Parts: sequence; structure tokens; C-alpha cells
Amino acid sequence: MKNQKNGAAAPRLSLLSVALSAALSSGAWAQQVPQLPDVNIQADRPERSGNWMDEAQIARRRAYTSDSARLLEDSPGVSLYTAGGVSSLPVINGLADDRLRIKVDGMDLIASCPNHMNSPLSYVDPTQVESVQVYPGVTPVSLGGDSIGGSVVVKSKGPEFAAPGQGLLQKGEVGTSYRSNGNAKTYNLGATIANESMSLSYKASSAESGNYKAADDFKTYTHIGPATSASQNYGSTLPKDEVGSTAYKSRNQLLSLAFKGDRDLVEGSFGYQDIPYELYPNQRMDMLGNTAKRFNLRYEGKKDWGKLEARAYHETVDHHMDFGADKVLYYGSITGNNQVVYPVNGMPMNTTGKTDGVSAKAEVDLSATQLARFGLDWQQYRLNDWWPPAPDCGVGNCWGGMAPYTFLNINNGQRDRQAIFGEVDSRWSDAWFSQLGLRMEQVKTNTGNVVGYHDSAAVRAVDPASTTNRYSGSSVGTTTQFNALDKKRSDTNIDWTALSRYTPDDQKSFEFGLAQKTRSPNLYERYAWSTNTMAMEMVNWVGDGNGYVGNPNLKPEVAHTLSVTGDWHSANRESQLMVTPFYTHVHDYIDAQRRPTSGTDQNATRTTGFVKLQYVNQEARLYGMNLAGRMPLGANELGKWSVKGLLNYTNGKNLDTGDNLYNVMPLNARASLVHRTDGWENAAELVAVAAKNDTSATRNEIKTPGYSLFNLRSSYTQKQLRVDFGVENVFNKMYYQPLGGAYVAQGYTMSLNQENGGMPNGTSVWGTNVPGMGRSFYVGMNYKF
Ligand SMILES: [Cu+2]
Repeated sequence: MKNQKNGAAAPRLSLLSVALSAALSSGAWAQQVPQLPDVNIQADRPERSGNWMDEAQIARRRAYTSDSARLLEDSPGVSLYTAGGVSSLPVINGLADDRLRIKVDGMDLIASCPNHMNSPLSYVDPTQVESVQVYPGVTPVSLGGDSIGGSVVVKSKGPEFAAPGQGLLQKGEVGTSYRSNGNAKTYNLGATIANESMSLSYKASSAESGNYKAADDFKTYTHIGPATSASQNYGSTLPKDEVGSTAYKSRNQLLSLAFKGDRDLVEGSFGYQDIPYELYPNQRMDMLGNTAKRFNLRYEGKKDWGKLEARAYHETVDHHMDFGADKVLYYGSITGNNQVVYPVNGMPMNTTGKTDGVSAKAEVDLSATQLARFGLDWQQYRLNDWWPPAPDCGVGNCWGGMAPYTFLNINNGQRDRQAIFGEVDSRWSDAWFSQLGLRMEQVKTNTGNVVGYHDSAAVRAVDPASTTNRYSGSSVGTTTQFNALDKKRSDTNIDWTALSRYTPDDQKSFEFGLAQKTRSPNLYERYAWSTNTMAMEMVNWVGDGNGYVGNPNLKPEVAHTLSVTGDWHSANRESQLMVTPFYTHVHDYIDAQRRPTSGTDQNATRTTGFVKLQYVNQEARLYGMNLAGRMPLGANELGKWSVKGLLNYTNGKNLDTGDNLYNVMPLNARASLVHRTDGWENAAELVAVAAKNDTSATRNEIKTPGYSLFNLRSSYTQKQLRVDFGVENVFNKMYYQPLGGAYVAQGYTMSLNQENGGMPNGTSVWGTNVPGMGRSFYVGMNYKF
């Protein structure tokens, strides 16, 4: 890394560091570990237009979060849909989730879950991340594809080799952290052994937390389900300020082996993730098991003509959902034809995903001032999503809402991508740079026939009474229709990018970007088929509590984005102001519309309660502006002082309906006062968020009041030791996360429909957003040896 310039500050041992080093080190410091300075490096790489975060910037976040998406929260234009404790979904300029291209170690990972619980960034622990780069808006086609918003490129630490003549390189690190709110604990360790041409490394981490507490009471009930009943889950209660279903436990391991020649590098790695549980306050189900196995093989070589990179990866995901500790498990019982009473305990849902990918990219030096990139991406994705019967009473033996058959939500879903791209970087003069890119991508999707819980010709033959069952009317019709469809779809998508940057001198630059980007619908958007209320409520990755059904006729969404960045800075970039207005028009934006009213549910018109929706292509536009700046305030005997800040504004509208787009972050700002001296860095941080009033009427989205939060953060780095501590939400301010979704964390979450007036006390009621975390103290420590 070329920015290691400010060597370690003169050691000034505080009592704390003496004590810690005595406790941790077995002898003299083995070797000087270079410390990275805190500078935002987006500047000195002309080809990089995004916001770049290096390890030092990431390191200070590791102590207070196990959610890798939170590493992005200081990037202009970024906000987060909060979900499970380690699985927030990033939003860039109002576009989220599958609309962004998120690359984790070069892999395009896919959430294999109808709630997107296992999103790409949930697969990497913050302690494994070495760099993060955010490209808002206009992204190079080489880093895009099958997305209409920005790109996020996350990399874990690359292989390290011994320097010539150094002999064997052996190094490692251990770390731990604790956060008071939720009683969260993390551990991480890493070890590398390498000579000049071979490197073996291993990293492991774990994170665990209980439910967190809001700053104040936000509900009136404490029991889970009714106060006295067998239906109470584990007999527990939740205090009025405890945010149910926010606990989690996650474990990650990564083993890598790399070989280096004079001009080539080959690295193979195996990643294993195990999440025994991660509960979701804005989903009716919880993740009660997720295992991901990942093989990633890459080659990188310098050639006479330039550079070649190639990659092959394989990932399998086994995902299991049911009701966790804060949701009612018991939904009554069913007496079978054999007179046996079967309790309905829970509702198992299983998903498996399998992804295989190959990509290759060549960088060719066309001349001293021109560089071309050519590449291809190939990906094959398979998805199965099935819900075993509850209770499992045997076919023909009982009829329940969810029995006797296995419900096939997505049966052998297939989504295959193949793409080629080319882009040319040209430096026309010292002042002018341009990038032109073209990408062609084909996305093919397909899926097999489906079966409802009791909706098969075979079952009806066994028990003709099934047609009178309360679910069979709609779902029999739907499976019959769905299975009769030709489900194969093929999209040919063309993306292009034109970007130019004008740098008249070393104190300003202006970037103009225009792009067309395309995303094909995901498998759930196209193929989730059931219009049964309960089944629909299981398909939802935005956390609004509503039910969704797919639409096989969906077309890809095509976005045109215009973005301009003005960047004024001092030559050393210690002071800087960046202003980025943007405008995006999305043709065939995949929004949702109300299903017709059936019975008394008033679904088409209700303005409160949860509703049933169907994905549909509509026109949409988003515009906004992001501002980022920083400035040194000077130095005194206490150290160096500076300020930095960020202001983001996005406005999103559905042009067909006039409705606001869902989950657009209201106007928000962050400002920090930073103090540095001899290994210490201290920051006082203010986060201010305006009220969310521009809500989506289609979804009955809930408004949230404005708020401001105050955080204090300190870190001390001395040679191999790093200590971080701080307080988040210092004044214990009560607030609701604007993108936190609906609180459906507690009680009878499966039958929590409409106004749910009939649900027993102790069940979440419509109209509450998921509250943010109350005050939390944190401390983290990392030691390298
Ligand atoms: Cu899930």
C-alpha cells in the first residue's frame, strides 16, 4: 500500500498500554508492524472514482460492529436497511440489495432466502475485511453487471510472502471486543506462515449477541403471545424496551494458500460460515441455521502486454428458518384421520443455493496513456426453497393449513448469467481523463413445477374434502396456472458507461458520468407463486411486513444515471469538499402493486395494516445530492484537530403512481470532530436524520420522526497493539431507524395480518418501526505478532 508514510508515532507509553502489553506479549515486540495513516485515499488513484476505505479505517469500526455493511456507513450516499444483527443491506443513492453489485473477494454472491437473510456482505466478518470500495452511481462496467445502482467491492486480506532473504515469515493476530448493549462478544484470530513463494493463512472469527435494548419503552406488552398459555415460546417475556429478535451468533473461517512466481500469483481459499441463529425483528421468521461453503481460486499475472486476472468460485448455502426464541412456536393442533393429535410446532422453511462462477479480465496497455480492459463473467445459480409440512402427519392422514405436503416455493430455480465487457481508460492530457465501457449480458431464468401444502391431484384423489379446505381454493388455482406456464425467460441486457474527469490543477477536479445499467429480476420476483396470505408474507426482503407474490412477466429494470462530482481540495487533501448531485431514471423499475381485495381484507384500499402485493414493472426516478467534506482545524499542545462531515439527500418517486419509493433514507448528516496525538485518535460524532414523511402508500410504510445521535470513539495504536473504545448513542436517545422496517419480532408473527386486532396481547402490532439501539459502551482490542 503506497500510503504508509507516517511511521509509528514516538512511543509514549500510557499506563494502559504498559499493562496491556505486559499481559499480551511474551517478550520483546517481534517486529514493527507498519501502521496505516488515516487518510481517505480516494484521491491519488485517478482510475478510482469511488470512496475507498483502507484497513485502518475499517479497524476502528470492528470494535463496534459485526455487521460488514456498517463499514460503508460513512461513505457518501450510503444508508442501510437494517435486518438481522450481521446482515444489513446497503443502499446507495436510494437503490438497495440486488440493485447493487456487491463483490466479496471477486465473487458475485446471491442471497438464498425469500427474506435475503444471507445477503452477500453477511458472508464476511468485519475482522476479515481489508479494504472496501464504494462506487456510487456510475460504475465501471468491469465492476458492474446485473445491477442498476452502485457497486461495492470488498476484499479480505491478500496473501503475504516473506521478503527476499527474510527466511520464514510467521505472523498472527488475535482480537476481541465487547459491546454492552446486547452483551455482544467477538473473537478473532489469524495466522500466516510464508516463505518467498508460498503463503498459508488462516482466519477465524465469531460474533455473538443477545437482543439489544432501545433507549426507552416502545411497546406496551411484555409476554410473547398470551400471558398464560401453552403457546408461549419458551415461557419468556421481553421487557418493553427490549427489541425482540435481534440476537445472533455467527462464526466465520477462511483458509488460504497462495503461490507466487516472478510475475504470477495463484491463490486458493476455502471459506466456511456457520450461523447457528440470527433473529430478525422485521421478519416473521428467523434464521435458525445457515451454512455456507465457498471455494475461490484466483490467478493474477503480469504479462508483457499488461495484466491478466482469472477466477473460479463455487459456493453452497444451506439455510433454515423457523420461529426463534421471541416468536410463538405453537399454532394449535390438528387431529388426524387416525385420531392422533398433532401439535403444529413451528413452520420449517429450507433453502439451498449453489453458485458456480468463472470470470476473467485482461488489462492491456494500449499506449502510455490508454488502458483497455476486456473480460467475461459466467455464473450458474441454483435455488431450492421448500417448506416441509407442519405438522408432519403423513399424506392423507391430516389436513392442516400447512400439511400434509411439502410446499415448494421455488423448485429447482435457475438463474444463469453470461457477460462480456470492454472498457477503455484514456488520459488525454494532464487535465482530462475518460472511461468508456460496454457490457453485454445474458440472464436466463427458469424454474420447475410447484406444489402447495395440500394441493396436488394425488392428494385430492386421496381426500376429496381437501377442496373445502380454507387454503385450497386459491392455491389450487395458482399452482395449476403456474405449472401450466412456460417459465423459461431470457434477457439480453446492455450496459454502457461514459465517464470523464477534468482536473485543471491539483486543487480541484470535476467528474461527469452517464450510464445505462440493467438488472434482471431475481428468482423470487419472477417465480414466487402463491397468493395465499401466509405464503406471501414469507416472501419479503424489505422488512415491511407485507406479503409479496412474484410475476413471471417481469422484465429487467433499466436505469439511466447522470452523476456529476465536484471535488475541491488542498493539494495534500487534508481539506476537501465533494459535491455529487445525481439523477436516475429507471425504466421498468420493479415496484409492487396491491393485490385485489378478497373477502373482507380491504387489501386494495387499506391505509393501515399489512397488505398483499405483487411485483410489477413501473417507471421510477431518483435524484439527490451527496456532500462530503473535511478540514483541519490546526494543532495545539493537545494534538491535531480536524472536522469531517457528510450530508446525503435522496428523493425517489414512482412515476406511474406518484407514490414515493419504499425505504428511501430521509435527509441525513454526519459530522465528526477528530483529535489525534501520539497513537491516539479520538472522535466525537454527530448523526442527524430528518423525519421520514415521504413514505410509500402502496406498502403502508410507517413514518419515523427525526433524531440526532451522539457517539464518542477513541482508539490507541502502539506498535502491535490496537485498542478501541467508545460509547454509541451517548445520551441514550430513543429513535426509530427510518430503514429499519416494521417491528414483527414478537408473538404470533405468522398470522399477524392486516390490523391483527384479533391477535393475543404479546404479539407485535402493525404501526411500530424497529427502534434503534440505546446507549452502548464498547471496547475492542487487537494484537499483532
Ligand atoms: Cu431466510
